[in-house]
Amino acid sequence: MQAVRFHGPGEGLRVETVARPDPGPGELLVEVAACGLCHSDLHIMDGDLPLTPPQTLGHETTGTVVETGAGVDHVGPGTDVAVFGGWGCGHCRVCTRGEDQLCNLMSWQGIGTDGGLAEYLLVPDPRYVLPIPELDPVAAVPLTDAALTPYRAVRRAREHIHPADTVVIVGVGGLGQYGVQFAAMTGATVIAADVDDRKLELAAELGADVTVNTTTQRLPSVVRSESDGGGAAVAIDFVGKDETLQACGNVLGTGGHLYIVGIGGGSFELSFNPLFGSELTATNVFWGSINELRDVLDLARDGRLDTGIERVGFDEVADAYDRLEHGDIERRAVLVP
Ligand code: FEH
Ligand code: ZN
Repeated sequence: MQAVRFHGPGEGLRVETVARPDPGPGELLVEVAACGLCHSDLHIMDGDLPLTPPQTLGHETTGTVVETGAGVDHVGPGTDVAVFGGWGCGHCRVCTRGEDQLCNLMSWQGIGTDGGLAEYLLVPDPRYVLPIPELDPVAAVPLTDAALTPYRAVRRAREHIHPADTVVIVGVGGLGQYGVQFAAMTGATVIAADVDDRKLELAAELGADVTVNTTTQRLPSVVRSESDGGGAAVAIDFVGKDETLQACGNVLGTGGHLYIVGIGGGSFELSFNPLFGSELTATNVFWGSINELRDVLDLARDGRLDTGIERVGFDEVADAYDRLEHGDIERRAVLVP
Protein backbone atom coordinates (compact mmCIF):
# COMPACT_ATOMS: atom_id res chain seq x y z
CA MET A 1 0.00 0.00 0.00
CA GLN A 2 1.00 3.67 -0.43
CA ALA A 3 1.97 5.55 2.75
CA VAL A 4 3.51 8.93 3.64
CA ARG A 5 6.63 8.00 5.57
CA PHE A 6 8.69 10.25 7.87
CA HIS A 7 12.39 9.35 7.93
CA GLY A 8 13.59 11.75 10.58
CA PRO A 9 14.19 15.50 11.01
CA GLY A 10 15.56 17.10 7.88
CA GLU A 11 14.76 13.98 5.84
CA GLY A 12 11.35 15.23 4.70
CA LEU A 13 8.47 12.95 3.77
CA ARG A 14 8.50 10.14 1.22
CA VAL A 15 5.49 8.44 -0.40
CA GLU A 16 6.48 4.79 -0.30
CA THR A 17 5.00 1.36 -0.92
CA VAL A 18 4.83 -0.60 2.34
CA ALA A 19 3.17 -3.86 3.36
CA ARG A 20 -0.55 -3.63 4.02
CA PRO A 21 -1.02 -4.57 7.74
CA ASP A 22 -2.86 -7.76 8.76
CA PRO A 23 -5.05 -7.32 11.85
CA GLY A 24 -4.17 -9.63 14.74
CA PRO A 25 -6.45 -10.54 17.67
CA GLY A 26 -8.43 -7.49 18.81
CA GLU A 27 -7.18 -5.34 15.90
CA LEU A 28 -9.02 -3.80 12.95
CA LEU A 29 -7.90 -2.82 9.47
CA VAL A 30 -9.50 0.41 8.22
CA GLU A 31 -9.41 1.45 4.57
CA VAL A 32 -8.61 5.16 4.89
CA ALA A 33 -11.23 7.54 3.50
CA ALA A 34 -9.26 10.62 4.57
CA CYS A 35 -6.51 11.71 6.93
CA GLY A 36 -5.96 15.32 8.07
CA LEU A 37 -2.68 17.20 7.86
CA CYS A 38 -2.06 18.81 11.25
CA HIS A 39 0.25 21.62 12.35
CA SER A 40 1.49 19.22 15.03
CA ASP A 41 2.94 17.05 12.26
CA LEU A 42 5.24 19.98 11.43
CA HIS A 43 6.55 19.87 15.01
CA ILE A 44 7.07 16.12 14.60
CA MET A 45 9.01 16.68 11.34
CA ASP A 46 11.16 19.26 13.17
CA GLY A 47 12.14 16.58 15.67
CA ASP A 48 10.20 18.07 18.57
CA LEU A 49 8.96 14.59 19.47
CA PRO A 50 11.22 11.56 20.01
CA LEU A 51 9.77 9.38 17.24
CA THR A 52 11.66 6.33 15.94
CA PRO A 53 11.65 6.75 12.14
CA PRO A 54 10.61 5.53 9.67
CA GLN A 55 7.02 6.23 10.65
CA THR A 56 3.75 6.77 8.78
CA LEU A 57 2.32 10.08 10.00
CA GLY A 58 -1.32 11.09 10.36
CA HIS A 59 -3.42 11.15 13.54
CA GLU A 60 -6.76 12.41 12.18
CA THR A 61 -8.41 9.57 10.25
CA THR A 62 -11.74 8.23 9.03
CA GLY A 63 -12.48 5.25 6.84
CA THR A 64 -14.21 1.91 6.45
CA VAL A 65 -13.45 -1.24 8.44
CA VAL A 66 -12.36 -3.90 5.91
CA GLU A 67 -10.96 -6.65 8.16
CA THR A 68 -11.10 -7.53 11.85
CA GLY A 69 -8.91 -9.78 13.97
CA ALA A 70 -10.15 -12.49 16.32
CA GLY A 71 -12.37 -11.29 19.14
CA VAL A 72 -13.59 -8.11 17.42
CA ASP A 73 -17.38 -8.35 17.36
CA HIS A 74 -18.97 -4.94 17.98
CA VAL A 75 -17.96 -3.54 14.58
CA GLY A 76 -17.50 -5.44 11.33
CA PRO A 77 -16.29 -5.01 7.73
CA GLY A 78 -18.18 -2.37 5.77
CA THR A 79 -18.67 -0.01 8.74
CA ASP A 80 -17.70 3.63 8.17
CA VAL A 81 -15.82 4.86 11.25
CA ALA A 82 -14.11 7.84 12.81
CA VAL A 83 -10.83 6.75 14.41
CA PHE A 84 -9.99 7.99 17.92
CA GLY A 85 -6.24 8.54 17.65
CA GLY A 86 -5.06 9.00 21.25
CA TRP A 87 -4.15 5.34 21.62
CA GLY A 88 -2.99 4.20 25.08
CA CYS A 89 -2.37 1.00 27.06
CA GLY A 90 -6.13 0.54 27.52
CA HIS A 91 -6.02 -0.57 31.14
CA CYS A 92 -4.50 2.22 33.29
CA ARG A 93 -6.51 4.77 35.29
CA VAL A 94 -6.81 7.35 32.48
CA CYS A 95 -7.50 4.72 29.80
CA THR A 96 -10.25 3.04 31.81
CA ARG A 97 -12.02 6.41 32.06
CA GLY A 98 -11.81 6.86 28.28
CA GLU A 99 -9.07 9.50 28.32
CA ASP A 100 -6.55 7.22 26.58
CA GLN A 101 -4.91 10.27 24.99
CA LEU A 102 -3.50 11.10 28.42
CA CYS A 103 -1.86 7.67 28.80
CA ASN A 104 1.20 7.85 26.57
CA LEU A 105 1.82 10.29 23.70
CA MET A 106 4.20 7.80 22.16
CA SER A 107 1.42 5.24 21.61
CA TRP A 108 -0.71 7.67 19.57
CA GLN A 109 -1.80 7.04 15.98
CA GLY A 110 0.75 8.67 13.68
CA ILE A 111 3.07 9.55 16.56
CA GLY A 112 4.55 6.37 18.09
CA THR A 113 2.45 4.03 15.91
CA ASP A 114 1.97 4.10 12.12
CA GLY A 115 -0.79 6.57 11.28
CA GLY A 116 -3.47 7.30 8.72
CA LEU A 117 -1.54 9.02 5.91
CA ALA A 118 -1.83 5.76 3.99
CA GLU A 119 -4.29 3.58 2.11
CA TYR A 120 -4.94 1.47 5.20
CA LEU A 121 -4.64 1.99 8.96
CA LEU A 122 -4.20 -0.74 11.58
CA VAL A 123 -6.23 0.16 14.69
CA PRO A 124 -5.11 -1.64 17.89
CA ASP A 125 -8.46 -1.84 19.70
CA PRO A 126 -12.17 -1.75 18.71
CA ARG A 127 -12.77 0.96 21.36
CA TYR A 128 -10.89 3.35 19.05
CA VAL A 129 -13.35 3.17 16.11
CA LEU A 130 -16.68 5.01 16.34
CA PRO A 131 -19.30 4.20 13.64
CA ILE A 132 -20.42 7.27 11.63
CA PRO A 133 -23.36 5.89 9.60
CA GLU A 134 -24.85 9.35 8.99
CA LEU A 135 -21.69 11.29 8.11
CA ASP A 136 -19.57 11.57 4.98
CA PRO A 137 -16.25 10.07 6.17
CA VAL A 138 -14.12 12.50 4.12
CA ALA A 139 -15.96 15.63 5.29
CA ALA A 140 -15.99 14.30 8.87
CA VAL A 141 -12.26 13.70 9.22
CA PRO A 142 -11.38 17.02 10.97
CA LEU A 143 -13.78 16.05 13.75
CA THR A 144 -11.26 13.51 15.10
CA ASP A 145 -8.63 16.12 15.97
CA ALA A 146 -9.16 19.67 14.66
CA ALA A 147 -12.61 19.74 16.25
CA LEU A 148 -12.08 17.27 19.11
CA THR A 149 -9.22 19.18 20.72
CA PRO A 150 -11.00 22.58 20.87
CA TYR A 151 -14.14 20.78 22.05
CA ARG A 152 -12.24 19.44 25.07
CA ALA A 153 -10.89 22.94 25.81
CA VAL A 154 -14.34 24.58 25.69
CA ARG A 155 -15.97 21.70 27.60
CA ARG A 156 -13.41 22.11 30.40
CA ALA A 157 -13.76 25.92 30.29
CA ARG A 158 -17.57 25.80 30.28
CA GLU A 159 -17.92 26.04 34.07
CA HIS A 160 -16.06 29.37 33.95
CA ILE A 161 -18.12 30.89 31.13
CA HIS A 162 -21.41 32.75 31.74
CA PRO A 163 -23.48 34.05 28.80
CA ALA A 164 -22.55 37.66 29.73
CA ASP A 165 -18.83 36.81 29.68
CA THR A 166 -16.19 37.40 27.01
CA VAL A 167 -14.13 34.52 25.57
CA VAL A 168 -10.99 35.21 23.55
CA ILE A 169 -9.80 32.72 20.91
CA VAL A 170 -6.18 33.36 19.89
CA GLY A 171 -5.18 31.74 16.58
CA VAL A 172 -8.09 30.81 14.30
CA GLY A 173 -6.40 28.28 12.02
CA GLY A 174 -7.20 24.58 11.70
CA LEU A 175 -8.20 24.11 15.35
CA GLY A 176 -9.10 27.70 16.31
CA GLN A 177 -11.89 27.80 13.71
CA TYR A 178 -13.61 25.03 15.71
CA GLY A 179 -12.77 26.78 18.98
CA VAL A 180 -14.80 29.74 17.71
CA GLN A 181 -17.75 27.48 16.89
CA PHE A 182 -17.76 25.79 20.31
CA ALA A 183 -17.19 29.07 22.19
CA ALA A 184 -20.13 30.62 20.31
CA MET A 185 -22.33 27.72 21.54
CA THR A 186 -21.77 28.92 25.14
CA GLY A 187 -23.59 32.21 24.47
CA ALA A 188 -20.60 34.33 25.53
CA THR A 189 -19.17 37.17 23.43
CA VAL A 190 -16.45 35.58 21.29
CA ILE A 191 -13.43 37.63 20.26
CA ALA A 192 -11.21 35.96 17.63
CA ALA A 193 -7.61 37.16 17.31
CA ASP A 194 -5.15 36.31 14.53
CA VAL A 195 -2.61 37.96 12.20
CA ASP A 196 -4.39 36.82 9.01
CA ASP A 197 -7.49 38.69 7.79
CA ARG A 198 -8.64 35.70 5.72
CA LYS A 199 -8.76 33.53 8.84
CA LEU A 200 -10.55 36.29 10.75
CA GLU A 201 -13.18 36.62 8.02
CA LEU A 202 -13.83 32.87 8.31
CA ALA A 203 -13.96 33.17 12.13
CA ALA A 204 -16.68 35.83 11.79
CA GLU A 205 -18.66 33.49 9.50
CA LEU A 206 -18.26 30.68 12.04
CA GLY A 207 -19.56 32.67 15.01
CA ALA A 208 -17.00 35.18 16.29
CA ASP A 209 -18.73 38.38 17.45
CA VAL A 210 -15.56 40.48 17.17
CA THR A 211 -12.35 39.89 15.20
CA VAL A 212 -8.96 41.48 15.97
CA ASN A 213 -5.95 41.51 13.64
CA THR A 214 -3.16 41.78 16.20
CA THR A 215 -0.73 43.20 13.62
CA THR A 216 -2.81 46.38 13.42
CA GLN A 217 -5.04 46.43 16.50
CA ARG A 218 -4.42 46.27 20.28
CA LEU A 219 -6.18 43.15 21.60
CA PRO A 220 -6.25 44.29 25.29
CA SER A 221 -8.14 47.51 24.50
CA VAL A 222 -10.67 45.65 22.32
CA VAL A 223 -11.23 43.06 25.07
CA ARG A 224 -11.56 45.75 27.74
CA SER A 225 -14.19 47.62 25.75
CA GLU A 226 -16.11 44.42 24.91
CA SER A 227 -16.05 43.30 28.55
CA ASP A 228 -16.94 46.63 30.17
CA GLY A 229 -13.43 46.78 31.57
CA GLY A 230 -13.64 43.40 33.33
CA GLY A 231 -11.44 41.45 30.93
CA ALA A 232 -12.05 38.00 29.45
CA ALA A 233 -13.33 35.15 31.60
CA VAL A 234 -11.54 32.62 29.39
CA ALA A 235 -8.79 32.78 26.76
CA ILE A 236 -7.88 29.79 24.59
CA ASP A 237 -4.50 29.90 22.86
CA PHE A 238 -4.34 27.71 19.74
CA VAL A 239 -0.78 28.84 18.95
CA GLY A 240 1.09 28.41 22.24
CA LYS A 241 4.04 30.73 21.58
CA ASP A 242 5.49 33.25 24.09
CA GLU A 243 3.76 36.21 22.46
CA THR A 244 0.33 34.61 22.20
CA LEU A 245 0.44 33.29 25.76
CA GLN A 246 1.44 36.74 27.00
CA ALA A 247 -1.39 38.28 24.94
CA CYS A 248 -3.84 35.93 26.65
CA GLY A 249 -2.47 36.90 30.07
CA ASN A 250 -2.94 40.56 29.17
CA VAL A 251 -6.63 40.12 28.37
CA LEU A 252 -7.83 37.84 31.16
CA GLY A 253 -9.84 39.49 33.90
CA THR A 254 -9.57 38.69 37.61
CA GLY A 255 -10.14 34.99 38.16
CA GLY A 256 -9.68 34.35 34.43
CA HIS A 257 -8.73 30.99 32.95
CA LEU A 258 -6.21 30.31 30.19
CA TYR A 259 -6.41 27.09 28.17
CA ILE A 260 -3.26 26.28 26.21
CA VAL A 261 -3.93 24.10 23.16
CA GLY A 262 -1.19 25.09 20.68
CA ILE A 263 2.15 23.32 21.10
CA GLY A 264 4.25 26.27 19.96
CA GLY A 265 6.70 25.69 22.81
CA GLY A 266 6.07 29.06 24.47
CA SER A 267 5.99 29.75 28.19
CA PHE A 268 3.65 31.76 30.39
CA GLU A 269 4.63 33.30 33.69
CA LEU A 270 1.86 33.26 36.26
CA SER A 271 3.93 35.38 38.65
CA PHE A 272 2.58 38.78 39.66
CA ASN A 273 2.14 41.09 36.68
CA PRO A 274 0.44 44.48 37.17
CA LEU A 275 -0.93 44.18 33.62
CA PHE A 276 -2.65 40.89 34.39
CA GLY A 277 -5.86 40.31 36.29
CA SER A 278 -5.28 38.57 39.62
CA GLU A 279 -5.85 34.94 40.55
CA LEU A 280 -5.46 33.60 37.02
CA THR A 281 -5.48 29.87 36.26
CA ALA A 282 -3.66 28.26 33.32
CA THR A 283 -3.88 24.69 32.03
CA ASN A 284 -2.87 22.83 28.89
CA VAL A 285 -5.28 20.69 26.90
CA PHE A 286 -4.29 17.38 25.40
CA TRP A 287 -6.39 16.25 22.43
CA GLY A 288 -9.76 14.83 23.59
CA SER A 289 -11.35 11.71 25.11
CA ILE A 290 -13.29 8.94 23.38
CA ASN A 291 -16.58 10.24 24.77
CA GLU A 292 -15.73 13.83 23.77
CA LEU A 293 -15.27 12.49 20.22
CA ARG A 294 -18.73 10.94 20.50
CA ASP A 295 -20.07 14.40 21.47
CA VAL A 296 -18.36 16.05 18.48
CA LEU A 297 -19.71 13.41 16.10
CA ASP A 298 -23.22 13.96 17.52
CA LEU A 299 -22.94 17.73 16.99
CA ALA A 300 -21.81 17.18 13.40
CA ARG A 301 -24.61 14.68 12.75
CA ASP A 302 -27.07 17.32 14.02
CA GLY A 303 -25.67 19.79 11.49
CA ARG A 304 -24.22 22.10 14.16
CA LEU A 305 -20.59 22.15 12.92
CA ASP A 306 -19.05 23.61 9.78
CA THR A 307 -16.33 21.22 8.65
CA GLY A 308 -14.67 22.66 5.56
CA ILE A 309 -11.82 20.65 4.02
CA GLU A 310 -9.31 20.82 1.15
CA ARG A 311 -8.64 17.45 -0.52
CA VAL A 312 -5.09 16.52 -1.55
CA GLY A 313 -3.57 13.41 -3.16
CA PHE A 314 -0.41 11.57 -2.13
CA ASP A 315 1.67 13.61 -4.56
CA GLU A 316 0.37 16.89 -3.06
CA VAL A 317 1.00 16.11 0.65
CA ALA A 318 4.49 17.63 0.92
CA ASP A 319 3.32 20.85 -0.77
CA ALA A 320 0.24 20.98 1.49
CA TYR A 321 2.42 20.76 4.62
CA ASP A 322 4.56 23.55 3.20
CA ARG A 323 1.47 25.72 2.66
CA LEU A 324 0.29 24.81 6.17
CA GLU A 325 3.61 26.00 7.60
CA HIS A 326 3.20 29.32 5.77
CA GLY A 327 -0.40 29.85 6.90
CA ASP A 328 -1.80 29.23 3.41
CA ILE A 329 -4.34 26.54 4.28
CA GLU A 330 -7.77 28.03 5.00
CA ARG A 331 -9.72 24.97 6.19
CA ARG A 332 -8.21 21.53 6.89
CA ALA A 333 -6.05 19.89 4.19
CA VAL A 334 -6.86 16.20 4.13
CA LEU A 335 -5.25 13.34 2.19
CA VAL A 336 -7.82 11.35 0.22
CA PRO A 337 -5.87 8.22 -0.88
C1 FEH B 1 -0.43 15.76 17.89
C2 FEH B 1 0.86 15.26 18.10
C3 FEH B 1 1.62 15.68 19.19
C4 FEH B 1 1.11 16.62 20.06
C5 FEH B 1 -0.16 17.14 19.84
C6 FEH B 1 -0.91 16.69 18.78
C7 FEH B 1 -2.27 17.28 18.57
O1 FEH B 1 -2.40 17.73 17.25
C8 FEH B 1 -3.34 16.29 18.87
O2 FEH B 1 -4.52 17.03 18.84
ZN1 ZN C 1 -3.40 17.23 15.49
